[in-house]
Amino acid sequence: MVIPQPSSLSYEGRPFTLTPDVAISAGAHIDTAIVHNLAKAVEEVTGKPPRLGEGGAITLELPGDTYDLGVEGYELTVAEGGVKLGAVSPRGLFYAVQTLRQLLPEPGTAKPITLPGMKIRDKPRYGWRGAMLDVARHFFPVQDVKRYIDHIAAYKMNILHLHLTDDQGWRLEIEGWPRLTEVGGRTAVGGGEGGFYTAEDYREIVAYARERFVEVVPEIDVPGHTNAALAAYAELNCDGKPREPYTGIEVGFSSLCLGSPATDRFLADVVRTVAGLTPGPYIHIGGDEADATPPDDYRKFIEKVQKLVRANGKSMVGWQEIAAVPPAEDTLTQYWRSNVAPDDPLATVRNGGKLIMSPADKTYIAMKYDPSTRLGFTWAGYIEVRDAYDWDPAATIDGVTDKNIVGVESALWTETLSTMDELELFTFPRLPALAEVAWSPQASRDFAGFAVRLAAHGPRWTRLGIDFHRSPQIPWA
Ligand code: TNX
Repeated sequence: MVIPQPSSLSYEGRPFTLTPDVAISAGAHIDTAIVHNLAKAVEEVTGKPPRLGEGGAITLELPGDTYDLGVEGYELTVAEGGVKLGAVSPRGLFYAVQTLRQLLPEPGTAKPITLPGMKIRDKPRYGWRGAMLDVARHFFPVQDVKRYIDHIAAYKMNILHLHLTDDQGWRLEIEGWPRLTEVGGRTAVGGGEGGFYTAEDYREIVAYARERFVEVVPEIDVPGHTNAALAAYAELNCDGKPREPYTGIEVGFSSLCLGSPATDRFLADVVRTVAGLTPGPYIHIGGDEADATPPDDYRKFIEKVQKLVRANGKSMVGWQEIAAVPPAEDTLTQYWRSNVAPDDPLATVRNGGKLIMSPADKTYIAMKYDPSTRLGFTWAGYIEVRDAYDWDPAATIDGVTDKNIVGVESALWTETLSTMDELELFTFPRLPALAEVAWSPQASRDFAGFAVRLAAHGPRWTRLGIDFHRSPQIPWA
């Protein structure tokens, strides 16, 4: 019942029976975090921690005999004598473990515990399998973000895009600009208490993500969506007057004062700090809905920011509005306005740029599932599981194919969501659907098969205390 569907899976050979005295054998050079991740899952079903050592029935091999499956690929074989996991990289091996975890039955449901004989050879369709979390509209503490990382890693997603700043809140401490968090961090939509990450908190999130092969992509949204910064520092406004803190949900009204020395200094400091805290190669600069910025100024500004990001050793990502400017060869453009402006992203593609596919009507998991969903939005339509699942990124924009696409990303905006339970309700089960869109070959995907596999994940989510939408499209057990 594996999600995302492996690129190749065949049932062959005899089943393996997992007993409480099973041992796990892994070479000394294999990352202990990966081995422990597996040992914990085995203990959950057998009730006993597995022995780690020689001659185990479960073996981890690195490098395995899977050289043609790339750095994210892996092979997993179940035969009468045991289970073998192999990959050429720790990342691939981690994915093999995630697959095996899903193959194990729910604790207490099967005796004896048997796995059918099978051979899986698996690798992803896209290298960018992202999830965006908006921690600006409502703040979510480190512990919640870690739990979200666990969720995305379980489905082999590898990017956590954190939307760290917006009109309603500035969530990351920046050296030399204390009011960004002291003032800008104190607000949230609806007047909640807000919050922010210290540099130490942020490093902790990044490290936790990296242990699970997830790269954090920090977003500092400029030049619009900046009211929190404009309230914190008067000099970022052209009239030199601080803005009032904002806790509503309108968009498109704020803008940094472009071209002023204060704004230049602010940007240079913010980009340098964020680049210094972020080991991954990307910084997202937002760039969306800058309706309060004159278009000429906007273009000049984005070009400048692109240079600044690259001067700090990083590559730039921006929402699709940045297509107004020719992309550097390493810039990524995040397509989202499926129902508004289909021509923008094409400008990027014509200029040789690559796209992250986040069409709002498929990937914006802040939308309601149906009219009965209590929270969320409807501006991109209702998104039931099938809507999130049944689309091909390479058949979404005329003239855009897989060679222009680096991957897929979900987006969880949080204007209406303020607790972990609410995040989970909107994430499950649409995130697993989008993970499969990003990972599995298009030809291997069909909704009926997915629905059956997905149903088997319900009990697991229940055990983990995950609230999920019991979609009428899924044959839940
Ligand atoms: C549009 S999508 C936005 C966000 C909102 C979202 C939900 C995008 C790049 N910008 O500012 O949170 O709609 O209403």
